Amino acid sequence: MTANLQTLHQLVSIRQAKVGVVGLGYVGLPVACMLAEAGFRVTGLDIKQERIDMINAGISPVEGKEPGLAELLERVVQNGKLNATTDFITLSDADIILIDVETPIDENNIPQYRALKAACKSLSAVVRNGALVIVESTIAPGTMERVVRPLLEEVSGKKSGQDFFLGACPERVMPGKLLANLQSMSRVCGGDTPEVAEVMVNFYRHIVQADLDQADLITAELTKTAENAYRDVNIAFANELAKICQSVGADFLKVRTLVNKSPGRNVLMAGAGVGGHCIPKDPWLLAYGAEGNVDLRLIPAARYVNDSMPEHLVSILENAFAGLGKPLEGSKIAVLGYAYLEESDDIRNSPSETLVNLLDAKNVEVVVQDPYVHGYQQSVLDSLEGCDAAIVMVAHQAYREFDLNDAKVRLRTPILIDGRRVIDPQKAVDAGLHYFGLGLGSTSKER
Ligand code: SAJ
Repeated sequence: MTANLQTLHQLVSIRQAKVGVVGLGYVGLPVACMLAEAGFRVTGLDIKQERIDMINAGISPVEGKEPGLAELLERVVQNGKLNATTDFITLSDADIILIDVETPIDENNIPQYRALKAACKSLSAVVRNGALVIVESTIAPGTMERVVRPLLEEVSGKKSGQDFFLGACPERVMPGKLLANLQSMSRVCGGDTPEVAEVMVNFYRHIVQADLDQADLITAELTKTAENAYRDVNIAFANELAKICQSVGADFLKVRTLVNKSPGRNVLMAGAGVGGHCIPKDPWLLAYGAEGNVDLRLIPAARYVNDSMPEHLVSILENAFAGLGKPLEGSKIAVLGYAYLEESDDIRNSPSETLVNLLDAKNVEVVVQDPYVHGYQQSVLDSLEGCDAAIVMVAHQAYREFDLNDAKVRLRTPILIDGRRVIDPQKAVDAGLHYFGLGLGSTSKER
């Protein structure tokens, strides 16, 4: 191990390494707090002054319920272990710098690295000799080689691997469980060299209680994007199977249960769509990393299937109206659920947004209800008042519990489309509702 790296290794072991975290969002802030709690001196860096001011006042700018984060932040700011700034020069004496900036994709599913490039350029002007730069953002395979290393070398004039070191350790956090996941989820420590990976394991061991697996840079990039592409493909299979079941008069839930009795099968849940900040994006990052050298069919197709689910629900709705000889245009529809995930207030890439846009385009009046999302928190039954149909888009518990008989009274036309299969079809029919469940064939609900 080079002298520089050996020194860093020792500083990390005794928690004397100075840490910088670039990007204080829902990934960077919790990791900065946990490293400060572990005893490191941490400087957080962000471009938003109001976020910096909140953090330095010990107030968490992260929205939503994050157990323990607000208290932890207040503690580490008060004890002087964490401070925040907009000024990169403060990182000039940092030994380890984590980069946690957004890596979105554009409308053509191409990664947008504006924030990553800006962070690398600013960092390269101040990075000290012997420092270790670790990218925690989820990035397309090959990004460390094609984007991060060149930018850090060009502006600094330094040589990676001897003047400074490179690592990739993709985050595996989930909104609502940020601190718990950071502690309990295993992580891949992708080092430019095995010795760098070894120092990374030593570093993350101070906050991660799960496996820390050494790997190289490309393996770390591939692992994170592949694990989410894997989930997307599996959800797409469930969705396509649901469409088949519906078309042949079967019930997806029954077929799924029976298939999953077979060893090694685990059909996921068909649903109204795939939202969030990870699953819709990471398959495209993986695909981009293949650089066009692979004739990708499955990963893009899975994205197409999952993105088609809101439209599929609109087709079910149109069939329901046709069955009653009613026009969809000019009707009023209640959309139950706007978050992308059950029991969450997170609306990023929500399938409900897609559905609402589709209904708007058909001159349908839309009423949105969501117990977790500001502005949509009227009662379920009140949201049904005078509507010609209700569409369940999210598996919130509230949609498993509302009174179906009351719903029948409130609805002007008693159509219920269950995009998450949270309602018992027979109970809905018994309450006098025209029930249409995703993956439930028209003939099967009477059996
Ligand atoms: N979804 C389905 N059917 C399923 C599972 C999910 O339609 O069977 C939909 C959800 O409704 C949602 C979207 O997919 O709209 C994503 O759901 P998710 O359960 O994957 O939750 P996320 O987006 O929070 O994914 C995160 C990911 N974690 C990280 O990126 C660190 C993912 O890797 C995890 O597998 C997932 O949490 C998890 O298991 O909770």
